[in-house]
This record gives sequence, C-alpha cells and structure tokens, in this order.
Amino acid sequence: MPQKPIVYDAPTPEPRAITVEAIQAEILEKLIYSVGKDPIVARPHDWLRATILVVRDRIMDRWMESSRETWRTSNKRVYYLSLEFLIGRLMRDAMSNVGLMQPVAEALKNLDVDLGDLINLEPDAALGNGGLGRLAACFLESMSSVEIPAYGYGIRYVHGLFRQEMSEGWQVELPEDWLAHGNPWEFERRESAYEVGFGGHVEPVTDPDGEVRQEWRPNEHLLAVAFDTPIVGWRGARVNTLRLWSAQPIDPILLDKFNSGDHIGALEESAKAEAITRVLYPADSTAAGQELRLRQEFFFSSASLQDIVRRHLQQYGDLGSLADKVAIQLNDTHPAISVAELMRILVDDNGIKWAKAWQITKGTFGYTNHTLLPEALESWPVALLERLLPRHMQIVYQINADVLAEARNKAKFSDQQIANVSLIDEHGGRRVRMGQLAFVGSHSINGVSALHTELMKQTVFADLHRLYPDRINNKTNGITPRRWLMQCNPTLTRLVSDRIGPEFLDDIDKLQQLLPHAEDPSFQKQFAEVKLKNKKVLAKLIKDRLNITVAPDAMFDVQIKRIHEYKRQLLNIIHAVALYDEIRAHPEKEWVPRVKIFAGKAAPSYWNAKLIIKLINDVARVINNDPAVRGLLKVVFLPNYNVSLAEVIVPAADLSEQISTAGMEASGTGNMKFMANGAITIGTMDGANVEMHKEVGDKNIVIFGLTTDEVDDKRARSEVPRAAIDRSPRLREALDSISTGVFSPDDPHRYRDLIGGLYDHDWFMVARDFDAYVAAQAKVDAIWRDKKKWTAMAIRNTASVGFFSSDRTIRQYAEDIWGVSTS
Ligand code: B1N
Repeated sequence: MPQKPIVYDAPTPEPRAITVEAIQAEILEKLIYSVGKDPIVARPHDWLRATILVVRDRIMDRWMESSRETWRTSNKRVYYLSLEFLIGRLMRDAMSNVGLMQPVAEALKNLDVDLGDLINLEPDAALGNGGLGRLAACFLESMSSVEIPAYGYGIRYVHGLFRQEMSEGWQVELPEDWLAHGNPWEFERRESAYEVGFGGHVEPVTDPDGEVRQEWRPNEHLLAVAFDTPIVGWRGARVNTLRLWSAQPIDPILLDKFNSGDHIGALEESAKAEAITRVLYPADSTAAGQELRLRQEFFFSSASLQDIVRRHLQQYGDLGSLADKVAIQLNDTHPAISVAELMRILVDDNGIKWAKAWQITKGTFGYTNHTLLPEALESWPVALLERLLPRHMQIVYQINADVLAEARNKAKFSDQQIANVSLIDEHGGRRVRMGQLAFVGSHSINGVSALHTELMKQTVFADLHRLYPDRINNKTNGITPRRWLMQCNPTLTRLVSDRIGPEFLDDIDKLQQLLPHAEDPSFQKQFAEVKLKNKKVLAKLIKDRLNITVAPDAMFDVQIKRIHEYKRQLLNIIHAVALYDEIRAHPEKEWVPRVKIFAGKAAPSYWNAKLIIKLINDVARVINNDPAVRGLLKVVFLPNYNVSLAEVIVPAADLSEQISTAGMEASGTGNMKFMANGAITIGTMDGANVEMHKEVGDKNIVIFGLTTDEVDDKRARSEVPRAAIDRSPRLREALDSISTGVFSPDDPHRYRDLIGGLYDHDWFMVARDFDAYVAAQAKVDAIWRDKKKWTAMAIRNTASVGFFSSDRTIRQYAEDIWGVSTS
C-alpha cells in the first residue's frame, strides 16, 4: 500500500502561558471540564488530576515538535528496550524540568490547595525492581535532556512492584495498584496495536520466483496496545516517548461459548491475554524462569520491533538502511529474543537474505549486561521455546551453526571453548542461553562499571570475547542530577547555586567549583545546616510511620536497596549487634550516636533475604528498647522502600553503606545518589565504588575489605571461614547472641541456620570481612568526631559527583554505541 506523504509542519495552537493567572484559570477549567468536578466538592485526587493535565498541556507542543523534528531531519532514532522502568512520580520532575514549580505552586495556593500535598498523592510508577529499572528511568530523562530522539519500550504492568508491609517484623507482599485512580499522564493509542502470536507451527512456502521461505503460523494471537507517556528533559530540551504495551484479546468475548451457556469459558481468552501484562515479576538479580515471563519478553519485543519496523518503512521505505537509522539497546537479556524476532521479520516477512539480515541485525542491536550472578543469567528450555516460538528456535539453531563454524574454522576453538560460546547449554537438559544470543546478535556489549566490564571479559563472556574482541566495552552507570539532586534536595541546590552560581544546573561538572570551598567555615556551617534540616524531615517521617524517635544530630547510617545476601545487610546488622554489646560493656566511653537505617524489599521466594529483614526488625526492637543503650544506637527498618521514599532518605544520609562482596555488585547507583547529596561512603572495592574512590580521592571515602582477587582466591581454596570467627571474639559473641535467640526469644532457633551458614561456607565473606568492616566503622566514628573534617569530606563528595551523571553515561552510549549526536 503506498504510504501517504508526511507533512512535517502543521498549524499548532500558541504555546500555553506560564503565568500564575493563566495556570490558575486552567486548573479550574480542567477540574470542571475534564475531571468533571465542582471545586466545592473536589477531592485532593481531583485537584491532582487537574494539575497534571495543566502541566501535561505545557509539554504537548514540545512533544510534537520533538517528533516532527526527527521526521524532518531524518536523524537516527534510539530505542531502549527494557522490561523495567522504575520511574516513581512524574509530576514534580516534569514541572521542575520545564520551570513550572513556582507558578503552579502559587496558582494552587490561590485555590487553597497545597502543591506539596498533591505531589505526595501521586502514586509511584513502580514498573521495576531496583537498580536496573531505575537506570532505565534515569536514561530516559537524560536522553531527552541531551536531545537524542529516543523511545523507551516496555510493559504497562497493571500491578507494579508489590507493596511491602511488616507483620511482626516479617515482610508481607500486597498487590500494588498504581492505576487505581487512572493515569493522567498516558495516552492510549488504539491505532498503534499489533498482533503478537505464540505457538503453532512453521511452514515452508514457495514464492512465485521459486524461493522457499519459512512462515510461522502461530495458533494463539493477542493484541499489543500502546500507551504513551511523555518524558521531558531538563529545561524542556526535548520530549521523548515512553511507549508501554498492554496485552488485550483479539476477541474480547467468545460469543459462541457465551451463547451456549459457557459464560466463564467465553472470557477465557481475554483473561489469558491480559495475564501477560498483569504483573511485574518481583525478582531482582535472579532469572524468573516461568513460561509467563518468556511470554512477557516475547510479547513486548515483538510489539516493539513491529512498531520500529513500521516507522522505519514509513519514513525510508526499505529495511536495508535500518542499522543506519535505528539503534536498539537491549537492557539485559530480558528483550534478547528480539535478535531472533528481527531476523524473522527481515528474512521471513521481508525476503531479505540471511547474511544481509544478520549484518543489519548486528548493526542495529547493542546489549547491556547488568550482572554476572549465575542465577541471574537467563536461559530457556529448548522444549519450551520450541512449543511457544517454533520459528525462533529454528533461527537460534541457524545463528548458532554460523557462530560455531566461525569458532571452529576461523578461531580454531577447542571443544570446551565451542561449548562455552554455544547458544545451547547442554548441561542437564538443553537450554538456550539468552546472554550468548544477545552477545552474538549485537555489535556492542557493555558492562555497567569498569570492574564489572573487566570481569565480564574474564568470566561469563571470556570465549565470546576471544572470538569477537572488539565488542565488549564499558559504560559506567549514572543517575540524573535533576531528580537526585535538584528535585530531591532543593535546599542544597540553592546553597550550591548561591556559592558557585547556577551554571552547574546545566553542566554538572561545574560542581567541582565547590572544591575550594570545602574548608571554608561559613560554607561548612551552611552545608551542615542543610543536612540537619533534611535529617529532621526524615526523623519526622520515622516518627510518623514507626513511632521511633531518632535524634537528628546522630549519625544517619543508611543502607537502602534490595535485600540480597551479596549486598550484605547481614554484615551491617551484625555490626549493630557488636556495637550494642560494646556500648553496654563500656558505658563510660564516648560513643558516637548512630541511627542505622535500612529499607528494601526481598524477592517473595527468597527465604534468607526475608529472614534478614526479620532479623533487622528483631535487633531493632531489642536495641531501641534497651535503656542501657541510652539512645546511642537506634535501628530502623522503613517498610515499602520505593523511589519516593529514597527521595526523602538520600538527602538526609550522613553515611552511605555500599558493602557488597567484591565482584558481585555490577555497579550500584544508590552509591552515586548519596555521593551527590553529601554523604560519605563506607564501601568495598566493588562495582562503581571503585570509580567513586578514584573521582573523590582516597581521603574522602572509607574503603575496606577483600578485593575481587582475594575473594576468588578464598573461594577457590575453599578456605574455612571458622578461623576468621575464632580470631574475632567480637564477631563470635555477636553471632552467638543472634543464633542462640537473644533477639528472638519467641523462637530461639530462628537464626541458627542463617548464622550457621557463616561457619560452613560464608559464600559472601561476611565473617571474613567483619573485622575490616568494624575497623572502617571506627574510622568513620573518628571522622564524625571531627565535624570540620567530616563536612569537608561531604562537600568534596558533592563536588566530585559530575562523572556519575547519567548525561555523561548517555553521551558515551550515543557516541560509542549508537552513533547519534547529542547537545
Ligand atoms: O543493575 C543495576 C546495577 O547498578 C546493579 O549493580 C545490578 O545488580 C542491577 C534480573 C536484574 N543486575 N541484574 C538485575 C534485575 C531484574 C531481573 O529480573 C536481573 N539488576 C541488576 C543497573 O546497572
């Protein structure tokens, strides 16, 4: 069908005014005409919806201009495919990026509504588990800010990450319901719906010219419907689109069944289709493994690729130029089936020759690896793929044949090396390795910190790296300084701006100009006052939610992240127990008052992680209520950690705990948020901590513990951990008290196995790093006592954070991987 020529310019209304009066009048108008509420009965949610609609209007014209410009200039487009986008709230971010905070606040005030209350009413879009999903959200904002024509593609889960509540200190998971009040940010695009198939069989068909093609005939079909959300960059530089797919049945009701009296059966298809996008898998750094997950992965990959190919054909009419005009980044292996799906679209649907299609595919895809943990490396049983995606399984075999031939004939690989690079894992039931598929189908494979990238080369991808030595590269993660400094910490932002001028708002490296002020007593005083003010806000939140009183002048020692054994919350809580013992044994010493603050969710099926949450709560109850402690130590576990809670905790932190077992945290991004907000890091030489240490300098960070090589060595030698425990009376005493029930008198053996594991194998080196950790914490105490020194270090952390801006990360992706220019 001939395409209609596209006209790149069309009349548009005048941009909306941003005066208080105009905004105020429009909020009222939206409330009445769009929300349908009389202001005298309007509820807070109605005001929130009306306000979002007014803000959204001010983004629309820029949104359309951004996309017209891409059509007009024929610039390359970047597509970021991610099963997770952990966005949080959108309203403050959008208002702040287009400079609407002040006028909207005033307009609402005139209407007797408090903007702060409305901001807190907006639900978090929690379509992600942790760092990987939050990184995708920071990247979206940065891609708009540096003016890259980009789209995020993902799934519109009806239920995002579960809500965490505590029941007697245990985590319980409740469904999350972010769409309960509707979502005023999104636009449903019924016209952008694609069919996605599953199952069925493959049939060879002979073309009129005698060529034989394979044709997939799925026996299950459903619809992917697009929902678009505008993502506005800093100062409204550009507005990009986050397109999330929702699964819907093709026939909403099977009338035959209904009419024959089978009323439930009539809805079966509908329920089955909708199940695909119903809920986010709550596993972080583990592979989900079930069929529904594979269905999610293929569903969103297929819909996204169909959309990308349709847009490309509409503009360029030919897929030969795809790799020149399209870059697709795979966020981990979750969208890796896209490699086979693009090959199918090119070869089967468009008649492109295999070798050419393979060139196009490799030229188009880039793959980011986020973890080396074996349990997180995705692989799917061959039998499952054969049943669900029979044509894709054939394509995987064909790709594999080519790769293995290259390995054997060109690279002269041994049998073992061939087995290592094969897309098929032959150990115990044949499985398709999605990491290998993503690797061979991409021209660029990147890790997320310098250390992680080196380890990728040495471990999981060693032989693939030997076969394709120019593909692996590093792109150290970053965070958006808008959300994680300017918006969450406006007081610090104002203080910095008063001191060095506002240029850092547009060029974050200018924060370095703070360095000469680090020792300035008057600046130190102001910097410390800002921190204290933020700590008072957090102290109030702790009081309101948990009824625990914490002193704002105590050291706020914070570890907030997913609960995982490799992240070692256990090491931190054992330190709390050891401190507790010491404080009671030596009440005469001058103790630094500390509040240990924890927050984080555990995967619902991860028993040890859930037990660690219970342990933190058990220890908290005992310590917080023991008069002998005299308030010198408090332990707080804040439930339901999410982006919005992080925005309150991070600006209030003094000490940032980044204490993973070396070699196990691919990067970490929380570490960077704390650094921006003037916390001092206590951390291991792991992930991006290594680069933080380099940027801020050895004197301004507290590093401890085994290195990756030392960890490897101890594991290789199966060194017995018991010796480390025997050497450390403090550790033994703390472990004894936990394992004998001092903190769990209702169930004295509750922690016997957890602690027993430290004696048996201690895979995560908790025991063997303990003494080094205690010494590092003593060093932290000593610095804290010297207020000037502490504040100078804190200032130097903020001053040195520039490298960790996701604008820098995205510019590097743009230049090295995508081949697109940035502003
Ligand atoms: O990705 C973050 C890193 O900063 C963290 O160090 C890393 O742990 C995290 C399977 C994952 N790696 N792998 C996952 C998430 C969900 C899932 O189903 C794996 N998350 C990370 C950003 O690079």
